[in-house]
Amino acid sequence: MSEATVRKLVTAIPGPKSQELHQNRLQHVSAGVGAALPVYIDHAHGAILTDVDGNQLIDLGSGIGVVTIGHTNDGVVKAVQEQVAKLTHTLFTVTPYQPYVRVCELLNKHAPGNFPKKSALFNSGAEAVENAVKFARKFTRKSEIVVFDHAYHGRTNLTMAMNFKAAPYGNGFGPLAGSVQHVPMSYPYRDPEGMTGEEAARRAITYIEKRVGAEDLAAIFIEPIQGEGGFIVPAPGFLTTLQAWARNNNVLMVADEVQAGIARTGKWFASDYEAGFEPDMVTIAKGIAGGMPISAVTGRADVMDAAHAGGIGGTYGGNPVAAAAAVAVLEQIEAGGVLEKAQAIEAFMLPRLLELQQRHSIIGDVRGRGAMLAIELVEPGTKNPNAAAVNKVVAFCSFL
Ligand code: PLZ
Repeated sequence: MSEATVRKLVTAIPGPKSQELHQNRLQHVSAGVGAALPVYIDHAHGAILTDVDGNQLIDLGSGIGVVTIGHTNDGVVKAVQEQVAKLTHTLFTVTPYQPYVRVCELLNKHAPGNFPKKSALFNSGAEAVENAVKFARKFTRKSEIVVFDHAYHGRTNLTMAMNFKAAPYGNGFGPLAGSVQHVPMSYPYRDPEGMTGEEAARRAITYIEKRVGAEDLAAIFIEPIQGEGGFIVPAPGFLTTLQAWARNNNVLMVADEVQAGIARTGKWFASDYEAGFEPDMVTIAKGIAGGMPISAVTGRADVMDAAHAGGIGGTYGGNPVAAAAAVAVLEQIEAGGVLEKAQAIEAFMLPRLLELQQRHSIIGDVRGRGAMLAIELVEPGTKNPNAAAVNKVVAFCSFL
């Protein structure tokens, strides 16, 4: 479906049909499932969403980092259409099929780390994180997990415990899983002036040694650029200093690349920006399949093979249709042009955001890489978070 790549409004937002659908939704859908913008989408292409009233909107949400390749990307649509007519399900652990293997092959080739790799496929980011915990515990025969302030890892019981924020993710949903320790992240804008990545890592390591101790610690989970936490890019040297400590202590490093991975930052993985950072496992989801639900853990072959046969699986993990979509996305990145596009977004946007910062004292910080860029809004002259300004910007962008 081709659509001019322009924003075009033909009704008020939300339009009458969206409003009607929303009333119906309020009656039938759990109130726990929020709605940021009650505009109902009929179809989409590239960066443009077309709602049920015929309005064309620029998709600034992009499915939260999912449709990096664009909506209804021609290659993805073709791959899905062909696959859906051939085979939609068997369960890979019962009777396997090729697209699953091809996704693993491509991920093993492109994931960070100069060592033999293997992969396993799942459905969601949270499920990938949960399974990375399983692999880490099985390999190290240790149980504790370390995560960072401002982290986000999912909405399942274990991953809720790994999130930094209780609201809205965890409040009232406990008891949460144990054996998870939170330690300070490198947050250059808010850390003491001049604190290096090495110093921030040593601060975290001090916490880890006091709170957990290496003898009980299986793995350190870190988003190499934090997503939900606010696109926080750790200071250079943070990841590699943590990794050096982890290697000395038989602790695994797991990069949660669910949000930052797969071309979004202008490299295959955000981990690739820190020379020498070679996480033992990466968790992958979102951008890998242009919107089809599929996720992966890719990591050191010895770690990934530590789980006993039958210990890892799930009914739909690596579903043939989602896997075909993933192959189409990964092969397009491999063919060239996608990484460059994310780099071009940074080259275009970053100077403009920095220029805005010069003019507006509420912009405390500008940061990010590739298409994953952020501004942090503060009260002028301070670093105090400015929720009122955030709400105003969001309301303006949402026509509220
Ligand atoms: N790890 C780093 O960003 C998902 C959540 C959207 P799932 N972040 C967006 C929402 O409101 O639920 C995420 C992430 C990182 C893990 C996850 C979890 O991925 O596919 O949502 O389970």
